Amino acid sequence: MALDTETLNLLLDAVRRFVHERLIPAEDELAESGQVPPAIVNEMRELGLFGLSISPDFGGLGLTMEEEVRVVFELGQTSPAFRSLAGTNIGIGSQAIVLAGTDEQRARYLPKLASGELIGSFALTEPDAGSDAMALRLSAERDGDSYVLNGTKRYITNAPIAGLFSVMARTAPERRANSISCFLVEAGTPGLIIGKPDKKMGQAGALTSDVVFDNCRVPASALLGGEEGNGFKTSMRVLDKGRLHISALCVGIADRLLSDAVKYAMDRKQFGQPIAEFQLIQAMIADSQAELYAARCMVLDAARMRDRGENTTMQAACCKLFSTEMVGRVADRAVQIHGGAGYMSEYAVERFYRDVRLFRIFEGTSQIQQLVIARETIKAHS
Ligand code: COS
Repeated sequence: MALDTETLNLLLDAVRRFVHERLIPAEDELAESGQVPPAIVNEMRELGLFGLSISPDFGGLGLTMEEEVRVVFELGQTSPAFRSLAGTNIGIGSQAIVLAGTDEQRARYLPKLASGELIGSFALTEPDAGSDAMALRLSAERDGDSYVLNGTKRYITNAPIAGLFSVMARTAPERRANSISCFLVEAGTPGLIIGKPDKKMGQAGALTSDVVFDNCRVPASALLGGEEGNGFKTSMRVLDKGRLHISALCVGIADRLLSDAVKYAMDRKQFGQPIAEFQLIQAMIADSQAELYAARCMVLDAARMRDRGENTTMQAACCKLFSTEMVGRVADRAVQIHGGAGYMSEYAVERFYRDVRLFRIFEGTSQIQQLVIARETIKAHS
């Protein structure tokens, strides 16, 4: 563990208090304004939330995966758009540099990502390359001491506010992993154009947009790790970790949804008694609790495996598949327990029901997780 038990408990308590005292009361404001209030962003920085996974050498907390998922179980108790801001720096927005950056790239960017001064963004998806990430077309052509990037990235989280993009680009035409390289592109680089924020089903405040590269010239020093061809595998490794982080988030949200549903069921009376006393309501509570517990155990187990240095590609995909589908079912039951009230925006479950739909899609759809699980399982038996 990176922290001793007492320090970890203090951190978990501080995050829990922050979520309950500051974030949950600000959920409606976030949903209406579509913006995380600046005062809250500052408090997230002060708590160290942007740097959970970045080494103390660069100003982060350097948490182990187990510690990180335990913090995320707490952060998940509120609107996911709050987590999205810091979570991208903890996860896919910084990990390419952590895993494969040169010493100079780490020293230049990680301290600012850890403090939250710089928002990171991971740019893999394109209009014609979603699940088939290797089909990406954005090109990077070497020209003297620089590369010229051309193409479009789509649905890029945090793009409208990001200071740094990890951009996957094609440096060779053949369809193979080492045809793809990763470039660290700073916002403001001429030829880097940020689209209008997308209008989405949920998660107001978690911004996404297109990112267009129009003859965007970057120095050769922007090439991640200083070498061509490591972009695809680095992306996959980044996603192995990201998928565990998202699974932990789903556990946190399911916990919140179950808590809201149980409180409502104890309060709401029909046929002369609280609806929590009816067995058909209890069945929904029990199914949600059992699935939530299963997901929590899976995530902790996979996180511990990762901390032991074991390969967790298959386990991360199992966690992502199960936890994201689980939170969808828990959200559905929470709405059902609320009855008509669950369809009204006045109750948080209506908003969460829309918010959680994303988790079965991004960082690899459920179908991609099934594909990864099956491939890894067959590989292990052949
Ligand atoms: N870690 C390290 N290396 C990995 C890896 C992982 N988790 N997964 C794959 N690789 C390597 C493979 O070992 C292979 O290496 P070699 O070329 O040396 O054999 C290479 O990468 C290509 O892998 P593969 O053949 O499996 O590539 P595919 O085109 O078949 O695609 C999937 C693999 C489908 C798993 C990949 O495209 C994917 O994850 N798609 C979803 C993308 C996604 O999650 N998008 C969300 C955007 S971010 S919000």
